[in-house]
Amino acid sequence: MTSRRKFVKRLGGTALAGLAIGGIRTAGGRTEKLEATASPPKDPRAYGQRSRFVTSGRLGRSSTAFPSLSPLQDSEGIITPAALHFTVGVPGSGPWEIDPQKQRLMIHGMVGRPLIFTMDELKRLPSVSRIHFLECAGNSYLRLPFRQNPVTVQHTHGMTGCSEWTGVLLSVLLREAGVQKAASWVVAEGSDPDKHWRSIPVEKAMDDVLVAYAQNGEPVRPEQGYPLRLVVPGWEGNINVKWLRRIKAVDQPYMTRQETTKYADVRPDGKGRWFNFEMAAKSVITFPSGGQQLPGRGFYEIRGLAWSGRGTVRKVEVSTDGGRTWTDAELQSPVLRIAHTRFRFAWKWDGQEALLQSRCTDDLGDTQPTMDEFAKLWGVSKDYWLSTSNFIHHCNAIQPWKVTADGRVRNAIFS
Ligand SMILES: Nc1nc2c(c(=O)[nH]1)N[C@H]1C(S)=C(S)[C@@H](COP(=O)(O)O)O[C@H]1N2
Ligand SMILES: [Mo]
Repeated sequence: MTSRRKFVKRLGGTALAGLAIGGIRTAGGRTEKLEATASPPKDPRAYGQRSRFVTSGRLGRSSTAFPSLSPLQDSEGIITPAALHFTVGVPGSGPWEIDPQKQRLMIHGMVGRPLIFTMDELKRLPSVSRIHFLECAGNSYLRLPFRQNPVTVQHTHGMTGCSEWTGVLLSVLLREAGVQKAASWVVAEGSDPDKHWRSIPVEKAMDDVLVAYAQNGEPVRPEQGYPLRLVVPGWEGNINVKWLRRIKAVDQPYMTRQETTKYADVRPDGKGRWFNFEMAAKSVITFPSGGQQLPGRGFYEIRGLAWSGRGTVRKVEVSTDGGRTWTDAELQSPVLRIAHTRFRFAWKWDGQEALLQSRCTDDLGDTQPTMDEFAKLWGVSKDYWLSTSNFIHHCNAIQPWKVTADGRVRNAIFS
């Protein structure tokens, strides 16, 4: 029996047959709308704002006018506020102004019963809430202009965030549609005018993929895919299709533009890695970090984030002496599977130059490489990143921050 069939069998007991969902079996529009909420609140305090003394915000990349990098240097705990979540692929107008009443999700292709869901119909189904990180495969050193002179942790690592996502498991929808045994992939499509779609192996689709309508307790934000997005836990950001409208069960990957060009990384020797889905074990110190200034010697709590797309963070080690010695940091609970994990490390700065680094190991035993080791994997020297406009995604190299004797903290990755 294939693992997928085993999985289907395991979930068999929770099939929807017994639930009162007759109304969603056919094309949408038949279900009554849920009662509308009262007229929109006029008092600005009805939807709270932060203190005017708090100014931390997202920062734009060169390739988009939209502020897109998350200010990790100001982050605490493990949840990224939706308003500060990094964002990639936001068009200037159009699909992210989707009217939820008009939104439909179609499940079709190699299924017994093609289905079309309205938002209200989706919200009637059994739901789950899961805390997962998202990370763009291009996070860390790969995008101009920041890779030439990345100063802060927002520049270097700002394309990751962690949220509590609420929605319906894709497996529930696929089973309801009667996905056929021969279907080995699904293709997920967003509503973008220039078509964003990605192929996902059915094993993953039937495992932990979420069709999410809420983020951190409220509807998913427009920039994050309102009203509906895919959350594909631990897999490169690009496959987490936003403004989701269609899932097609198929028997082969569709080799879409995104998966055959941008996200198929090619080494200088011509070898490439297609369908490199999982985000590897990674960590970064967020305090003290690049661009900050330490007022003087004495006690500092080193804080940072660690994550792995393959599982759970098992340990984070910190070195304050240029990598000569490494000591386990404290992991703050909860330590969740495929979620940001906060680590802390007590440090007494003696006022001398110091090099701060963190190194993550996940529960599969994967350990974060140095930049030299990572470059070797790709058959290049680390200067490659400075001398070419090529992209290599999935960079999970250790990030060194140098504290100089005057207390300034700067990025030491290329020195
Ligand atoms: N429909 C659609 N989905 C998309 C994209 C897009 O351009 N269109 N960008 C992808 C990329 S490259 C990333 S990294 C993630 C980012 O998700 P976020 O904007 O919620 O952080 O969305 C992915 N999903
Ligand atoms: Mo991305």
